Amino acid sequence: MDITVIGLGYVGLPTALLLASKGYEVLGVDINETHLKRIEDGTVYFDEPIWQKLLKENTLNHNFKTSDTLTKSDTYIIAVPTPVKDSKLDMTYIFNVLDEIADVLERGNVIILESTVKPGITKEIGEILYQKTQLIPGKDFYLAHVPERVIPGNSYYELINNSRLIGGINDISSQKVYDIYNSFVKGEMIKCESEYAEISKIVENSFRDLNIAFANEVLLISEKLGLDPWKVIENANRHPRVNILNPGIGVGGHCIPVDPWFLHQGYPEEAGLVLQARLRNDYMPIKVSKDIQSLLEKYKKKKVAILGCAYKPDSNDDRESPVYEIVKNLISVGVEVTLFDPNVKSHREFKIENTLESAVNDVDIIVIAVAHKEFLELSPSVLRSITPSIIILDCTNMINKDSYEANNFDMYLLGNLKVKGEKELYENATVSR
Ligand code: SAJ
Repeated sequence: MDITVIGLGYVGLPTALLLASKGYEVLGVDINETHLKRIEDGTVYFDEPIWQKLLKENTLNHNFKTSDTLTKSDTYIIAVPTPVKDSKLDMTYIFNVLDEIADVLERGNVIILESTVKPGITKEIGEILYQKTQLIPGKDFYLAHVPERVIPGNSYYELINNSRLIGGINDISSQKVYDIYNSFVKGEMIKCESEYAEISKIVENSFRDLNIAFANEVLLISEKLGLDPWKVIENANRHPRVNILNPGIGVGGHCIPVDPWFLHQGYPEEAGLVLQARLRNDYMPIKVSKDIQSLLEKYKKKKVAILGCAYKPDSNDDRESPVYEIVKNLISVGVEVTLFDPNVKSHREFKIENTLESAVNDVDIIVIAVAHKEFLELSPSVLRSITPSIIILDCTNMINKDSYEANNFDMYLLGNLKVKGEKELYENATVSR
């Protein structure tokens, strides 16, 4: 095998398939049996059809094979998760992979780390492998950190066209890795020291977290002023150099709510803003739960349908979705909740209804949590015909308020729970984290 990719998730599998399509013989390794079986059956679980096609083609021409065991290879690409536990980076998956690589590592091999890590880890990995094998990093084998930057949902385009940082532990490592990625990357490739690649990746995602946190803070402040936050942001964004992002129910996914903790863990004194942004964004699902509770109290009702489980619009990815935090909070205070998402069919803890109708046919309040196109295109008269509810809370600011009001719904907007001149509603909220 030319290249072994370890971890066949959102990053590993697409990378493996692109390399296979360029003629490399690629072995994809994963420890999750169900996941491997699905891939062996020709199924890719994320929603870009191109990956399904590439999987089929490369399996047929034998350029791509899968296994649960790592074997000898020229190049190893590590794309396993680096989760955060109790606000700390958990490197267990990487350490396990290193044990396996050490058993087969040979002179001249190349190791590429795609998983997000904190600064310094790539060189530490070199040292760990040296201790295990006596092979000298940068001389006997080559090592680099190449962080991925793709957005789930557009990964084919972005894997090929995004700019990539090639962070070698020395020049020759960077060059070896550059030559491999050069087979499929059309974006700019910058060779740099491994520390630059490591810090850049976590700074990028922290930047986005911070900006979303600011939008959420503007929402909270505007609301306190009794103003519509969405209008405040729209007005501020008329400035040519201001671009405030969208406030919302919180930040999900496996990257943006996770990576800032890597910065904070390494540099707690310096990363004060980063910490505050995390806390601000983590507060949003609590706030939304309080708002829903307030509406229920106001109308003396107790059943809620939440529309949308994915962590972002038009995606089937519900990793770290703030929606589940809201559901948990509501259930803990005795609210009855139904859930529906056109793209997410099941969850290990909560029941997800099969149809929109079964989610809304017996509820008092409907919450639009995620701006999936199916919800934006939903006709108010159709919704009216399948639900007794008259109350909608739109957390996306994407729903056409007027057309719903014309169909006799009471429309509320996240951050502006006033309807037809009403005053504040949430003095009595009791949900706590
Ligand atoms: N969100 C808001 N308001 C906004 C934009 C996003 O609340 O204005 C929320 C979304 O609803 C979602 C979360 O933020 O819950 C994250 O979504 P996202 O689309 O911003 O980002 P991800 O997590 O899908 O992908 C990010 C990307 N990083 C940046 O944009 C800096 C991607 O390029 C990275 O490759 C990816 O993280 C990763 O793997 O690190």
